[in-house]
Amino acid sequence: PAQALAPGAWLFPGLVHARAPALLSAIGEVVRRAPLRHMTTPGGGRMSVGMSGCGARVWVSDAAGYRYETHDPRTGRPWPTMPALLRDIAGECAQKAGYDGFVPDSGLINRYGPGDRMGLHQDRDERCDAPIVSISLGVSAVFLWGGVTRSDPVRRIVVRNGDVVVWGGPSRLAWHGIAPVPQAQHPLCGDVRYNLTFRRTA
Ligand code: MD3
Ligand code: FE
Repeated sequence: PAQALAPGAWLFPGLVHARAPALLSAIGEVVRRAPLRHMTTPGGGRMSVGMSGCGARVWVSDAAGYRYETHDPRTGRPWPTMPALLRDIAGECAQKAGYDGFVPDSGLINRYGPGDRMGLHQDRDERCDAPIVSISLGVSAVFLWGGVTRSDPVRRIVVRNGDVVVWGGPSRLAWHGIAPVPQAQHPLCGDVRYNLTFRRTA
């Protein structure tokens, strides 16, 4: 059953649990061609999360700032095509939340090892107000959710292997992050958590 987190935001516990192995092999296919890397923030910091992606545009960060790029800056090649399995699952998840016709042009892959985290931020680099579909795989984590105003209290929501969250409408610009991922083991992923986020960027 879906849980309404806030207007426009839905948590579907275990929705893609049965397809976790297939999702992980699609991730493997993408990162073979566009290896995970630690991006640099404009301020000079190194992100603890390993990132890669697929589709027409993928989010990148470096000294010049945050933006979507059509080519992998590491290889100079276009990002890998989004595997049909990923595109189709993302569309199906969006539909369950009431967003029909969602066709992502960007699939971001985030890899968290023990202790890795993502600070509170807003996703505002997309030139489009389509929803975002987020799929959690592997080790459980605590999703931090600060609401639409920076000073809103932060809620903590546990996200487990196979959980899906869809964020749209009034929740699209909510502040959010991931608390340090605990040292734990998952049968499919060892000590790693993966997050897939599907977006329309243009
Ligand atoms: C709520 N990733 O890649 S996904 C990110 O688990 C990011 O790796 C986190 O935040 C992760 O930008 C959280 C869930 C998520 C993604 C986008 C959102 C929640 C969101 C946009 C608006 C509100
Ligand atoms: Fe985000």
